[in-house]
Amino acid sequence: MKSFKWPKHSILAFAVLATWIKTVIVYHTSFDMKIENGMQLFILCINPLSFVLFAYGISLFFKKAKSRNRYILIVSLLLSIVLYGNVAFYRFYNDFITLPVLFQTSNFGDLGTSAAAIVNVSDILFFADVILLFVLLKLVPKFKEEITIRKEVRSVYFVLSVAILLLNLGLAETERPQLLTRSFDRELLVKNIGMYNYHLYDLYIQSKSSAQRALADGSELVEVNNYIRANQAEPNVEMFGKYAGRNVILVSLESLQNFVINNEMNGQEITPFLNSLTKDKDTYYFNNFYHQTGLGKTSDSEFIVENSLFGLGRGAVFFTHGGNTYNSMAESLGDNGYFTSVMHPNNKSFWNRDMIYQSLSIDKFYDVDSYNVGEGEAVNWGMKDIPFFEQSAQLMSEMPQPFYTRMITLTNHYPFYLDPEDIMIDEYTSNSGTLNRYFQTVRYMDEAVKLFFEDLKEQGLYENSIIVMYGDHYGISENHNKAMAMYLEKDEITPYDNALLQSVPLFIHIPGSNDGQVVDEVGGQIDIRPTILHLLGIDTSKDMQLGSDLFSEDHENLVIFRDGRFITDKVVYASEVCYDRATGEETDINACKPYIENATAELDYSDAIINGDLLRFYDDKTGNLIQGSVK
Ligand code: GP9
Ligand code: MN
Repeated sequence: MKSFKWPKHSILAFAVLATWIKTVIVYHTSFDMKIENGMQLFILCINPLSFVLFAYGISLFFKKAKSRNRYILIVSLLLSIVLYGNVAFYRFYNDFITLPVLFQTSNFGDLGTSAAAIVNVSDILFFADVILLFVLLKLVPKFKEEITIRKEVRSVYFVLSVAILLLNLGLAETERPQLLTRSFDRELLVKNIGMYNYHLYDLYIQSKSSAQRALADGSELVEVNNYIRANQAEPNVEMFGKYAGRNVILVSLESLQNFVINNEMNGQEITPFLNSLTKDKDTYYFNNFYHQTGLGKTSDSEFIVENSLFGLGRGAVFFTHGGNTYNSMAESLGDNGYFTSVMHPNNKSFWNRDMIYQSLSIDKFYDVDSYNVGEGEAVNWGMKDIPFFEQSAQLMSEMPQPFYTRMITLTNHYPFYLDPEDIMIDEYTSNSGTLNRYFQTVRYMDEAVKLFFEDLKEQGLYENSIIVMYGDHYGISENHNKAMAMYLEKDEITPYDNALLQSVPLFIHIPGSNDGQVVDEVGGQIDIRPTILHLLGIDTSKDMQLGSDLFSEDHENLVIFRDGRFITDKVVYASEVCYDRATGEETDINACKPYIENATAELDYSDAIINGDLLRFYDDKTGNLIQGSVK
């Protein structure tokens, strides 16, 4: 070794390269990350680099060789522990570590017994670079020498690491727009920004929410409670408990907006089956009903429906507050003897579902691993709706009854592609390929729902169930206003039109009810929880919910959007303008004023509950506040 001349920074270079290369190898060998194209592979390969350069780069500030070497060795060891920790966790949970799970000790209950199965002797290889580094530092005298480092060298080094980070983020943004603001999936985050940056990001998100949580005490709940009790709607006496004991099948229809219902595209019906339900004797069809989601999209709609609270104005509450205490619809139904589940053939960690479903007291999550996705049975984001519904009905037949299951469809998702054999109507012709294809995927979903009703009958589940279906959020964003205006035969889409376009259909189908009708009460997803619980005869008068029963006489004709817009039967408030609902003309702001205050209050109360994790101070059985003591 003596004859070899080691370059000046070889120990730093070695440490950086070793961790970088090892991380990329581990990505490929220890995790199951689906790589779909060359760009994704490239991002995956460069994503550890910025953090690794940064972490080891701090060593350039150390004067003494001893402390520098010790620092490099410690970083190498820590990064190896993080990486290996994730590998071990992934072997068991098929997911990446997120801070809250480290503190949820119950999560590790099963781990102890199976630790032997998770850890192998050969895992020592995950630390091979640390060992090698240690040996080099001991054996090579050169590494014991001091090095003087010029300031400029240091600056160039850190500029380089920032440049790599920016390149990485830029490429990730093109691959996955809004990756960080929407923060949807741990796998996507690791794939795009890398394991180490992902942990930093997770640390940031979690510390922000725990700081707010730590500062909260039960006292804020007094005001929220007063507001909720004062605005509570009494259940409709005729409907309350009328369908007690039935199974509840709640279907989230991906990206389905109301404008396609009872409408045509180039003379072709878009949703023949759903249209037939609007005239059906057993279906309540709500045609003045709106989604209330924000950036959390599907996950926000799930949150709103389960809790009758709003999602957050920034980010996805499923991610940021997945560990809070909630009093979900699933919990209430569980307390009333229901078996509760969610069925969604996607990766379980998407939207942090696997974690938050525990907080929502959902007994079982049928994720992609519960399904057999055969050849040609997946498109866009995953399993096609038709086989999904078919296999789900089969799974339902094995569930203990009564059950509550929430199904989330996937095919009618942006970018709205279909395999040729699934296309049932033509494309539309406009400047927006998205809108053009949307009609086709909606048509496919309609067919899937029709077949699902058949499947339920075949499984003998139909008669004894209530089937509730709603659109989760818009499918066509404002980017396609021009094409939408063309389709709707309007000159342009104004903020007034846009607000009304947030309407999604809600169907409450109750076999044998014989009371079907079109209901034009203004409502939103936040109203689903009380509406369903009341149909089943479950009292919600002590629940901290902001929505109200759509069948109640006291239900107000009002829907508040997450961004502060709102709609009533008389006005539409959007872009800080009050519009007359009937004409679309601007009207006196005083017509909107009282609701503006209402809307702000409700959004603030909802935020306060979530940010302060206030439901831990509330006993939903007695309606008592548990002041000061932390649950
Ligand atoms: C993913 C699915 C779609 O599992 O729910 O999410 P979205 O992009 O619509 O929020
Ligand atoms: Mn969705």
